[in-house]
Amino acid sequence: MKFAICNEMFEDWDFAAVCRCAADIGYEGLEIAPFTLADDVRTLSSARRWELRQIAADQGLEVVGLHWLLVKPEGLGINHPDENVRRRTQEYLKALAEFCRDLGGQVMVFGSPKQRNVWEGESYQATWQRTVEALRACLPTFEACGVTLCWEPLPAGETNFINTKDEAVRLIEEINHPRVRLHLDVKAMFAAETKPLPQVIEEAAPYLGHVHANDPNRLGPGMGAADLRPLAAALRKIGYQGYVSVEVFDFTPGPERIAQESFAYLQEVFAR
Ligand code: LER
Ligand code: MN
Repeated sequence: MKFAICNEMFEDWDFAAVCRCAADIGYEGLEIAPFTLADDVRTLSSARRWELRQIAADQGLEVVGLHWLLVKPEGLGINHPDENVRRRTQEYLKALAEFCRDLGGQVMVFGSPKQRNVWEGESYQATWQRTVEALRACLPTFEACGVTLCWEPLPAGETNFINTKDEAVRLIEEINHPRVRLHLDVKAMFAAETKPLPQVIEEAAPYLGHVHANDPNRLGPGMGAADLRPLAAALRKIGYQGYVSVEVFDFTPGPERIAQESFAYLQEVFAR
């Protein structure tokens, strides 16, 4: 199994230092939250993009892709009732796909819980339809960039739109295009799924493009009570070929400790 780590927990670290730390521990990939590099990635020149890619490559790290896509610039919303907001969001998703390609990445995780909510006074159905249309509008760019958007079900505490794997699969099936796939996040599954999680993973097999590993306590995998062994076994059973990427939300132990303990735990649970 290939392991990656998300960069936002390194906060104000220099990009080269982040890559060095991740590579030294043994990670093969780095996943990037674009807002950590710029408020708007369109301000990052081709030269800077190439430099970022090279810094990662010099450490032997692959840029897996992007997540936390729409945190910045402010005011975006994929299914917002205002058509101008939707258009700006589509333009930004396309710009992110180009940025992802420029860094050598292939995956964009669509979580962005606040930028996908069903707005007050809006129906679920209209929100759903706008989401489908927005993603369809981006497909030619995703295709041209070789980038796959992986939709991340997130629990009710974070968003009121698409909380479970089943809902996300319905969206993916409706769009019916290989450039829109499924992302599964361990913390989110523990919070939202009602079926046993190995079963969720097995059912997700035909769609699964990317995975986030963490603990329901918002720290790294193995840093809380959750036993990820059954999930690891299910991922192995379905022959999952993508990355398992460490994503945390509580940065207090510090990035080095989180990165080290998470990696050690993943190695342990994925060992045959
Ligand atoms: C949010 O909880 C999350 O898991 C992130 O991956 C959002 O993109
Ligand atoms: Mn996640």
